[in-house]
Amino acid sequence: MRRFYITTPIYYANDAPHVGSAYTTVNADALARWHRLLGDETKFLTGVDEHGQKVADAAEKSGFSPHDWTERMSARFLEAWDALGIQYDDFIRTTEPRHHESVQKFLGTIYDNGYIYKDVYQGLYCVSCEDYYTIESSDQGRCPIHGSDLTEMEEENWFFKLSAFEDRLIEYFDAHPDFVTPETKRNEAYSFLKSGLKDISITRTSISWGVPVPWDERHVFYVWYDALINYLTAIGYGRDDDEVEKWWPSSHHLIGKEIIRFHCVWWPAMCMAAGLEPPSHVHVGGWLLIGGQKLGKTMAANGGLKLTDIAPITLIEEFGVDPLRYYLLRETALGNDGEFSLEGILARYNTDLANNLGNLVARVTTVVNSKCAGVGPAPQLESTLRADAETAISESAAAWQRFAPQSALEATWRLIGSTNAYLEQHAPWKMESGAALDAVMGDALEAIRLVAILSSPAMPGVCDEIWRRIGLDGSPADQILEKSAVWGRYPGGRTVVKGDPLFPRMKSDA
Ligand code: ME8
Repeated sequence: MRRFYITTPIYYANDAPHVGSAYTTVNADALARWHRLLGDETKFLTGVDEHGQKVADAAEKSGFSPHDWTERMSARFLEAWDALGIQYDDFIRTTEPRHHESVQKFLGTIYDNGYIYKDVYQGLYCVSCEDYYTIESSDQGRCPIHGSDLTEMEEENWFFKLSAFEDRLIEYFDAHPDFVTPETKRNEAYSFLKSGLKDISITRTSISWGVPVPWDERHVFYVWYDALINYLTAIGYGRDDDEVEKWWPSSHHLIGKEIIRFHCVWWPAMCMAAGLEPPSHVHVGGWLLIGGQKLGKTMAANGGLKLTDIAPITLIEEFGVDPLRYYLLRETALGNDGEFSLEGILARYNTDLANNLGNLVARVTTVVNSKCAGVGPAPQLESTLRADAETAISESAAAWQRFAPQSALEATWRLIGSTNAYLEQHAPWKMESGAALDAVMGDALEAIRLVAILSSPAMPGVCDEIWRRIGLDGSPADQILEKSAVWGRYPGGRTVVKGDPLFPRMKSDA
């Protein structure tokens, strides 16, 4: 059986989730749902990154212990993901004992393999990035991403010999051209690699909120060093070798573009140092921007953007969960930056959802009720719509396969467009009841059935409802694509229900 292991970054538990975290999570969820339709054994991992100074500082500022703060924030993430219909198979919290165990085992192995040594770290640090800078890589002593002052640090730390892996990493990149996608991001990681790697400090004594270093209990691991290992914790590293063997190294890490270096250079090197294969794929997404600015928690604090106004739950209340998911997947190609706006959601809602999909379902269910006694006719085997449907199936399958939900939905919407055109051409609302009308309506119902399957990774709730309205049992998610996404499988003879509009039109002041 084919397997599909997909992960999101684990989000910092310094604050509640926002639309940016929802963006990556919805993309991963839709891809996982697509692979379940393919019949792949699928594992979708997401979670929260609860350690590090940024989280400890946020807790202190709010008057909580780090433990109590991360309890609250983790609950907020779970609540948001449930509201967004995120069907994760595992939700990891880095404070869990299973994670501490895997981290200590993994880094203990690297230590035993001779890739960790003690030295004095002296340099600059950005707490918002949880990352190191040199004077040269900083923006005149300030963080190049956040614009904030950098903290001068001097500590005796344990270091990882990243420099020892330069050649092996270059070889790995050369041998696996699809390790990092899209290619522009691969080139970015590759040029970083080629510019020469320095060893990295991986422990801290200045904070205690972290995973203790097993061979030196005065230290905790630097947050990135514990966080990356979550991808192995969740598949039983150090606890269940069979599970690790089953799921690793074939894996798909979906990340934002600011964490390329950690995932495409540090992480594969860490795996090599621990005697494991590196992850097989890293897919890099761009950023959602508001007025050209990254929509992140730290930016909000610095620049006054009110992210509470654009929390996923607020948007769900305003537009509904499936329209929001659709917008996040459809508006911006994964890998590119995209401008986020309420007007943009509204435009997609009214055009793609209300006018195209909603109108198609309403027309067909109405005519079947008024002219076919509410019973859906079977499709014709040879129909002019068939070729369009087959093109939509093959194009969207190819797009989901290459991690391009936007193109997959474009292909699906072309089928919606041609089905609406087919109806306009035949104008069944003007036809007499009888075989000719049945043929047109059967074809349209079949196209709707296929659209429901192809759109279900993006809009699971609405597609379930469409499925029910055209009289089918179960849900599109129960289907296996190869058997079901085949023209002519709508059985006919089913009761078709004309319900309320799926997407009532919204005014721009909504
Ligand atoms: O970096 N547009 O956590 P984080 C699109 N804990 N995606 C966005 C976004 C935006 N404006 N803002 C955030 C961390 N994201 C670490 C990860 S993994 C081992 C540790 C998404 O809470 C995007 O996927 O800062 C980005 O990489 C991630 O949230 C960063 O989340």
